[in-house]
Amino acid sequence: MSLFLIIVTLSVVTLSNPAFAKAKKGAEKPAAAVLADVKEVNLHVEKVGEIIHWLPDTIEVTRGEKVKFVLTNNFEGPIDVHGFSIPILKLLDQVKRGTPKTIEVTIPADLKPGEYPIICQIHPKHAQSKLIVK
Ligand SMILES: [Cu+2]
Repeated sequence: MSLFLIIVTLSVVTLSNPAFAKAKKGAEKPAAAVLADVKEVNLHVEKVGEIIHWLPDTIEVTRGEKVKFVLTNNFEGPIDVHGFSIPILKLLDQVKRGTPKTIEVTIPADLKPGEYPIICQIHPKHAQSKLIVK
């Protein structure tokens, strides 16, 4: 877990460093650039008809890719927290209304390509979204 925090911290420091931006233009890609290659995926809670969804309902990722999920729950209603879980990636979290959450994960290189559910584990009747692994 602490290694994860170090990597995240390094990524933030690297991204906000103007010297790095210059170095990026060089012919050789610095090792730190690998850390910065993160695909950002924004999802938010929304009600479509009578059903709550995480939208967009289809997310495409590639094996081996580093993905940063930015989760926002600004949905007004009697329920102020929704779950966000991708069982195949062992992700299990909750997002409170008004408090966005960021989760970074690397899609395992050996994961079988296909479709995997993204669910709200708190409310099983909520619509599932799809993680498409290429
Ligand atoms: Cu929910």
